[in-house]
Amino acid sequence: MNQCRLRSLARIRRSLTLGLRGTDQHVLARQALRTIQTTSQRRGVHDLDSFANGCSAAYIEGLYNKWKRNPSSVDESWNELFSSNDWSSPKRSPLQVSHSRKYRRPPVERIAVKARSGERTASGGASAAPAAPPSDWKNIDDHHVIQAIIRAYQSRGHLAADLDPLGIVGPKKRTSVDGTQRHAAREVLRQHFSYIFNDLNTVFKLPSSTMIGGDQEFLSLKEILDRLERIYCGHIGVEYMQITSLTKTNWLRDRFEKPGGLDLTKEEKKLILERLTRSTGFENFLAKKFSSEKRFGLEGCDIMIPAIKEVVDRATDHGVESILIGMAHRGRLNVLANICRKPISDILSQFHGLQATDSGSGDVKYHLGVFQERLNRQTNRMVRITVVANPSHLEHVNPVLLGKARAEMFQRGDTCGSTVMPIIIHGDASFSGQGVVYESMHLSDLPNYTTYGTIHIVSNNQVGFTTDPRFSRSSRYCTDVAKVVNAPILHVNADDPEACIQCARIAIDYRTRFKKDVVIDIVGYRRNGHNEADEPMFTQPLMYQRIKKLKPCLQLYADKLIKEGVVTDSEFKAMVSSYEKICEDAWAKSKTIKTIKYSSWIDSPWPGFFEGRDRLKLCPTGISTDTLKTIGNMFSTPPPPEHKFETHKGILRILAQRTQMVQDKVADWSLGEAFAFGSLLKEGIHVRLSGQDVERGTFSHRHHVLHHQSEDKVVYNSLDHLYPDQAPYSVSNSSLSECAVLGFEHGYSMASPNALVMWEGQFGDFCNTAQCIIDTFIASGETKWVRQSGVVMLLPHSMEGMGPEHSSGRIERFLQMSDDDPDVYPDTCDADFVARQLMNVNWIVTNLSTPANLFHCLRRQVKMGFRKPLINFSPKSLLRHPLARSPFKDFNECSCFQRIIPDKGPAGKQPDCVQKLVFCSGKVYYDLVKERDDHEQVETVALVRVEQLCPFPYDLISQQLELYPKAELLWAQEEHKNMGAWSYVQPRFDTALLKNENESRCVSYHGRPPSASPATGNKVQHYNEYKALITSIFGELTPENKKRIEDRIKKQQAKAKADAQSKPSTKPPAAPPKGGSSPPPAPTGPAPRKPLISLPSRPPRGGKQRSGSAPAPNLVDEDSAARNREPDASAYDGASPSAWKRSGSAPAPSVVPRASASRSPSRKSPSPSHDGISPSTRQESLSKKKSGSAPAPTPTSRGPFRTAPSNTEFIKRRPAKDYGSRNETQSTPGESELDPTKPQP
Ligand SMILES: Cc1ncc(C[n+]2csc(CCOP(=O)(O)OP(=O)(O)O)c2C)c(N)n1
Repeated sequence: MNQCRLRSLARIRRSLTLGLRGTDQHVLARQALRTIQTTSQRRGVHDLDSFANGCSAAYIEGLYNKWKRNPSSVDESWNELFSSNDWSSPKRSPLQVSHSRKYRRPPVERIAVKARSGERTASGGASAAPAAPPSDWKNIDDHHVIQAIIRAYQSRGHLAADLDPLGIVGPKKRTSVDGTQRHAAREVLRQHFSYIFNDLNTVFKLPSSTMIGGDQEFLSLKEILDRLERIYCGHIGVEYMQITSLTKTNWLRDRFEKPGGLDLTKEEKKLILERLTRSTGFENFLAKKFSSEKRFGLEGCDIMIPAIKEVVDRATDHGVESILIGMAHRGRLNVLANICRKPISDILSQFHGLQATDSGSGDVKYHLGVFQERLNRQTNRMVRITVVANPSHLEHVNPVLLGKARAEMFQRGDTCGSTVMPIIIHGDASFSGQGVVYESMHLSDLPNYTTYGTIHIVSNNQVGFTTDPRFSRSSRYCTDVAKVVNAPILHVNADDPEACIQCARIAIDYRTRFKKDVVIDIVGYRRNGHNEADEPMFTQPLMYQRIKKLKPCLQLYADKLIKEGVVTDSEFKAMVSSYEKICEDAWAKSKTIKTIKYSSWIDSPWPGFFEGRDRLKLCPTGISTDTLKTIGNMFSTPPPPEHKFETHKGILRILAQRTQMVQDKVADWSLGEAFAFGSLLKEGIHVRLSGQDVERGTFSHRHHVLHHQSEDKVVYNSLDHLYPDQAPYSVSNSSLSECAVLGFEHGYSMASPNALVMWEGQFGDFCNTAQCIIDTFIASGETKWVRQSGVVMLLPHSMEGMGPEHSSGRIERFLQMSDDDPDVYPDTCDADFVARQLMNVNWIVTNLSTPANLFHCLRRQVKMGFRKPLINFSPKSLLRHPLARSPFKDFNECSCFQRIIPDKGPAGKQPDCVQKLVFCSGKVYYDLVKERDDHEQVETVALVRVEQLCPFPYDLISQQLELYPKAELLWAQEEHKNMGAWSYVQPRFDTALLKNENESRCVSYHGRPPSASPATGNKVQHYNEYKALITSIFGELTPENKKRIEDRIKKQQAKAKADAQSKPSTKPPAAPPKGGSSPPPAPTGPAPRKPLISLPSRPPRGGKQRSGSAPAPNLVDEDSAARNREPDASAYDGASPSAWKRSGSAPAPSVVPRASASRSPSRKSPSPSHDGISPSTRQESLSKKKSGSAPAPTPTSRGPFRTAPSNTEFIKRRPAKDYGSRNETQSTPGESELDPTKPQP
């Protein structure tokens, strides 16, 4: 016995003596002990070449013959065996078995007694020698092997199960332990398969690890093997032994093994046949009527419909009221017709190629969403079924569906998934191939993302388009990904309808019982090509030769039931023709349909939200100073002292700074954000923020969740305790996924308009791993599916010398996908202009520069009369920038969101003196402010911030252009020329300029040159690029400028030194310097890779040629004065912009003067739009399309809000598992939490 085994034995013995008797662990330990003992005993015998060693028949035959010649020539054990069992009888061979039914009691107890009594061997050691007579050893081994065989079937029986209707992948019969031919061959029984039992009819006591006996404790070997074979190697292959929870494995074992547990009544069988008739009949009907149309039929997996129906029925019976289905193309129309009961005529009308009466792009028929509420006749309960609209991108609907389900649960106050249930239907190739499946699976058990179990159904047709599994995955099963969450996986042969229904039944019961994911893998085939027009013989000739010979499942099952006498042939024929008639009638009705409406295919209707609402009315977003103070005070106060919450000292310092800000009536970024969240919560709007590390904030600025410094899971979130009747606030660190988590939040936002749902990227750069969600759902979801979403993406973005993947949220991509026309100046800029512009665009893109604007922008998201995704590029260094602060008055009732922020300084006051009007967006503004100051050009250069890039604020831009008639026009950006907002704003500036007939100016570009990489990782290069940008706008610093700057720096350094000496202990954490831009020092490095260029914009399309040609590339010299002055970017570690190391002390917070609220100018003579389509036309059609929504959930506007929090609710204990208890075997308390028989938390 090796050291490892000895250690396990010792461990198990210890656990047995620790008084765990009667518990699961005790049973487990005993089983493990037995297994180990058996193995070791057998090993010992093996060394003596004994009978217990698995060996071949030929070998035993040889031994037997040897023994017959001379009994002492073989090992004593063989001698015993051959003599005691009368092997010498001429009629018997060692492989034959006797048929006497004799039971031999397992001798374990006797051995145990002997061992306990401390019998010693001759050597004086503990008794290790056989304590039982030699014949008992055989008996012991028999029992152990039986146990091992049972275990082998349980864990590996699926490998020999008969799952494939095509018989391509399937078990071959081999000689089993009892000498008969069985499916369970080497793969299942491995080392046991050739073990020799003397008597097939010997009766064994069944171990507690199996329920195959039902009420019987004893079964003959033959019966044991027969039952195991039937249960585990029939048409169901169940993978569940990987589950580490004994409760769950026992539950599943009980369901599968108990005799009669899988039997169905006559009525149930008849119902399956009826449903299968519908499923098959629907596809047959479509095939007949639209033979050349793509419909992605289900033929070969037709049983999927009755299986889903079984899940729906049983779930409804268990109390589920809302079922959400996510699925791709295959069988989707069938699901709509036979699961949702969408009128078949409506479905057929999609084949007629009709004109839509509402606007939008529409989508192909097998992507459309459906929302149906109906009475489930089987259970007589109402059920709401939603099939979420999905793009072609396989599996990407999964997280969206999960988010939607989670939000519905939240709205209903359902904290354990008892009323809402998600079902996801997968294809076999996509289930194993798409990474989003894995990402979504990992959300399944996270406290703020769980949907308390999803039913996954794989319509496994054993081919993906033209690729068969041998070439499309490395795992044995397409479902192996589900093992990461310990989900049971039920593989089932699609041609055995009863087995499929049983699996569906067990799956839904499992979900109800444990609130965990479960997978049903329906292994069938695809009768046609990928779509109905495809020729499958090109690529799968042998497979399709077999398929052609196969009878459809419906026919096979009907034959079976007729044979069993469950139905008669004529009854079956009547079933078929009755459904055909239903389809024919629907067909006739569909021909009367002349138009279609996209809005009747909506999956997330919000009728209560739109009714009676003036969509063009933008409600004010400002709030009272009192509210600001309440939120500010709460946000800056540590947990109440009575809770003895141990707060980190650094956090206390941050809170103290917040308190100071509230006293000074000024807000930094995190306070501005908190004002937005807190005020919405006060108004009953649920706020949810999710993403990687959002609780603290990637840049350590947010700190919404405070952690007790000496107790695990004890946290405090002040924003969740602002007001007694506030809406719940959910801020949650997510798994390290962008695609699934963004999809989830998008889905969450779809469920209700009365919530502010935000996803924050760690850095904006990483959002491209969620590109599919961005492209197919967020950018185009409303256009394709008439479905609105107000989801907010917060994407940290700015060039701070942090390298190519920590700099850019890719503004250009979002802007390029914006659907506002660059060439059309709005025909009217009336009072509704702002709202109409917002309503008509596919999403809003902002790059904000003040906390107040962030506050208004976030609040506007829920104040609009419609919902629109918001893509906001968030700052990094601005989070702590002393200039990036807003006074309280910028948040109050007379303030509002500023789409642009004009220059309010000397330049703005004397526009005629301004020589350069610089438009910019985001953080670069603060760089420009500082440099303008250093260059002493505050009167001649005006800086205008474009805060809302999309929709483009034409009206305000025009005002600015008119205000500075003599100024040269510049666009300044820190991004490379092929990135950032330039390619978006350039044509729009042109369009705005063209509006004025007397205008001859154009806007020139000032920024980094084009590049393949979003940013350099070299600090010197970063600095040089920065300098080039600045120089191209302001020119070189004069000697006087440099002298002034040097003097200022010296002064600052001296002051900092004095401050540090006078009060070292009270020094606040380092704050970035005034104008804290990112350029690093050491401009002694190489020159920029590409020179910065300053070019005039291209002439407007269709407009007159502008004067001025492109100046020569402008190479920039190093500036030694600036080198001394600039911060060290290396001090910025990415996690904390506060880590800026400066030679000077942090300047006192300064306040950005509030610019006046923007107003839509009233245009007297609006010019016609360039293409003749007025925005109002689109608006009208949009209003029409949005008004015709189907009935829907009408969640209370305030959701399941709690009443006033009691003091004890202030500190929360998180529902996450304890450290060290991730292993489910140890976490039985976690299971009991979800045990419906026990009180729910
Ligand atoms: C992300 C993505 N990649 C590729 C495709 C193209 N495509 C459409 S269906 C299909 C095969 C899917 O196979 P499977 O998941 O087994 O489903 P089936 O069509 O066989 O039911 C492919 C590759 C797609 N739609 N989405």
